[in-house]
Amino acid sequence: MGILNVTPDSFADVVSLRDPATAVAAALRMEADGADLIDVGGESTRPGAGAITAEEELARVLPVLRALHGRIGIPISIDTSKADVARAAVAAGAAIVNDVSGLHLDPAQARAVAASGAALILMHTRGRPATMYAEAVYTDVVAEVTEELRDSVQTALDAGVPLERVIVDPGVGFAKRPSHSYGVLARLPELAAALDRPVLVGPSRKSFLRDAAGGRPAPERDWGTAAAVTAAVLAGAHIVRVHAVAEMVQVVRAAEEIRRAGLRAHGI
Ligand code: PMM
Repeated sequence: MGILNVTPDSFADVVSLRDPATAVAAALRMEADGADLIDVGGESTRPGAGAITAEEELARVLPVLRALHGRIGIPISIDTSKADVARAAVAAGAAIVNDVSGLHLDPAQARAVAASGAALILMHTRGRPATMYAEAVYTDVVAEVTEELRDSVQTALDAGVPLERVIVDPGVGFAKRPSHSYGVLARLPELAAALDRPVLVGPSRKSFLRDAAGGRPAPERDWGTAAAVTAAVLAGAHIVRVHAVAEMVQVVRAAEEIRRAGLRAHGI
């Protein structure tokens, strides 16, 4: 999944993508580089980021979604926690709603997604971007993330989203200290087995990789991202959400070969 943030303040993007033509060119580039999905987001989820209105979010994403419609051959997901944005984005061509709040932000979101027929990514976090680090307290991070994701899945099912359309995401970097994010990556198979849904992982350039990168800024954290992507693929993740698509396609392909060789060696 290639990341297309059409925000003025995304922490990890090298170029600003507010101009629809630039955004479309970036999306087509990611498709050519081997992305299977594009995630379009209009609201920054940066730690400490302020909220914006649905109108503002739609003003950022709709021109891009409309411009991509008919020009891109891979599915688009809309990174939003707001029902109004999800509804309009699916009407404009998005096939997946990526909710980083795990359905906790907008009570109308679950029904909006169910009615739209879109697939749904449920990410784990706690609180809002402005407060999430205060809530990064866990006794057993994997057990707690699993249980909290299970609640989000139940909310989706209760609203009428079919189970086969639900993807789960442990939300590395969200309401998690670096040790929690590493713990989640190390124990991903436990979470995947417990939830029995396809798993998405989004480690790309996040601040939990800052120390590994010798303190370098987000655009210079792709080597650490590659390590996290490898761990995710070896653990059986189905989707990785990344900025550097061309580079991470290579990493994913090699990691998949290692995983397959391991399965073959065990007769699976
Ligand atoms: N991370 C960000 C935004 N959206 N969505 C999902 N499902 N998983 C993530 O890990 C995730 C996300 C924040 O990163 P960005 O600002 O680089 O997009």
